[in-house]
Amino acid sequence: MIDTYVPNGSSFAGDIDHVILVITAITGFWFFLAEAVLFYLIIKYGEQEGVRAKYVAGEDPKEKRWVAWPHYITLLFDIYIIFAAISVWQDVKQTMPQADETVRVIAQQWAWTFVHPGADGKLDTPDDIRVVDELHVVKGKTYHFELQSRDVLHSFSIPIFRLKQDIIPGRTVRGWFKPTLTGGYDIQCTEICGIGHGIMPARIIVETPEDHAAWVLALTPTQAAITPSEQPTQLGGMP
Ligand SMILES: [Cu+2]
Repeated sequence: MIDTYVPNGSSFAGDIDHVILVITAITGFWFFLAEAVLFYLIIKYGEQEGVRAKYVAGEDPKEKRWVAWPHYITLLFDIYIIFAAISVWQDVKQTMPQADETVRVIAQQWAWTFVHPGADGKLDTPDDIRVVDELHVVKGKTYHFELQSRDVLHSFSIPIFRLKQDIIPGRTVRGWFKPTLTGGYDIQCTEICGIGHGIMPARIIVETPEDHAAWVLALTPTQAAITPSEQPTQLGGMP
């Protein structure tokens, strides 16, 4: 159902949607039932000629049951919701599966810098690719991300992944995701981070391995084109 509006694009998106749908179904059921009973009672016991209003305190055990039983049933549903939520939290936030690659996400007022590992697949090497407001990843690969902020609190949110993680200045906040859908989708900052918060959008491009390799190659021409024996001359020639 949520898919109609925001596609499900990560390995854990379905689990999160399940918890949200269960909560919506349970609260929705009780909401409509409670409203139906309320309106039924309003109509049935509305003002009537010659009948005086009665104050019902709910002290009679027969009346108390109307409060107690829905209360017990709601508690049972709550316990189910808590266990479902803890299990998803454990899988998504407390467990870090082995990563195929790591990307660094640097937030600032009001832009994102995404540092991708280049052809070598490793960060902090000369072939890293830094791109503003565009993150390129491969479908089916598991990514770790390292979130950093240059100034204030920001929040890294990719709605199709059902991913949201606050970024705290002075810290590196880590997490993971595994894209399951190719295409270009929104990245949003979801922490009010100043007057330009609303103009801090970015895009995530989920590609096939071939498209991603072509993108990496296009952005690292010197690294890809030169052979290892030529490399020292090239690097030595740089100021
Ligand atoms: Cu922000």
